[in-house]
Amino acid sequence: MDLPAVFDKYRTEIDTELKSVLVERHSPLYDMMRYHLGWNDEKGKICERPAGKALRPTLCLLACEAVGGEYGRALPAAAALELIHNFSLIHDDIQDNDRKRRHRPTVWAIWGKPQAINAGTAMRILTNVALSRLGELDIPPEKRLLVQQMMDEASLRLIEGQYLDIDYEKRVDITIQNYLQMIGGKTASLIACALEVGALLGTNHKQAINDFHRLGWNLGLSFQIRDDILGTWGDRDVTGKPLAGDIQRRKKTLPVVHALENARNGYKERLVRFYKDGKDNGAVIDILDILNRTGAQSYAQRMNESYCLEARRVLVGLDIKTAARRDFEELINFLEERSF
Ligand code: GRG
Repeated sequence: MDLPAVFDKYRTEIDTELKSVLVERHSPLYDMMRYHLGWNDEKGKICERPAGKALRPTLCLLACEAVGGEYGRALPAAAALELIHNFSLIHDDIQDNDRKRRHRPTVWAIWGKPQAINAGTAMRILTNVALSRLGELDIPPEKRLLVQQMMDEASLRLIEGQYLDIDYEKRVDITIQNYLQMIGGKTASLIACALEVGALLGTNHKQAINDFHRLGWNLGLSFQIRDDILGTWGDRDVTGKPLAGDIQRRKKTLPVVHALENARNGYKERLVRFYKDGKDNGAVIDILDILNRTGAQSYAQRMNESYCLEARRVLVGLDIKTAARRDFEELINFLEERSF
């Protein structure tokens, strides 16, 4: 499972910055976080476990450099973004009852839900600790405040999106518009924030900062749509998540919303029955069959590609160096086809 080279570019520094936030903290609470981040095993022993891709911090640092900034000055913000993302994953696994993430048992599956809630919530607060290091790097107070506000707003959008995601589980009247509102909140808002904050820490040019937000918004929508495809048809040995997990959890992913709109007669009734009553777990194969018959996977992939195309359009309009442009192109190509 190879990530494109652009993900290696800042990886060591991102990890060092993240570890510095946790280093002096010895309560077992932080061991749960270190486990989740892939640095410790469940006994607290240092080891290397499958970790996340660090997409959001990588995007933040790329944007900072692309606009002519020194990426080192954005490292605290990059760490903060990864903490927000991981806080949301710990809570998401609890809310969805998911026992597997990144090929390992989830935090709650090991320590129980009450303690996992503590670890996730404390991780969100550590975001502010990470951001306090922006002061040591002489980032002006007005910019630091702005970064903090952007991250708070993105966190609120994330929770609003998650609210909709859970609310939609029992509904069968979800439109593509409703779906886009939900994923805009739960996924695109933080990815857009990552690029916007990175640009803000590298330049004062307002148009460039806005353009990076727009780039991130399109990348975020495409990212979640591909995630929906992987959550339905992905290979569990590659994704590290349960097989057809999104169907089992009655998620209104884009393939499902499309099938609910396009299935006819008996197939439509079958879908509605499955998504309305919480039982009938043996029906996953049937639902996959209906999704395949309605062309739901190719529809979702076309939507993913259309947001990648829009991202490429924004990229063309950005006044950045060729090397930075190549890095973003490599990232977009990965997001379009990724299998994990
Ligand atoms: C405060 C109770 C409370 C909840 C917070 C749980 C929540 C709100 C939001 C969840 C949002 C969520 C999980 C969105 C999905 C985003 C997504 C596609 C995650 C996967 O991201 P990757 O692939 O993960 O970047 P890695 O493992 O690479 O870090």
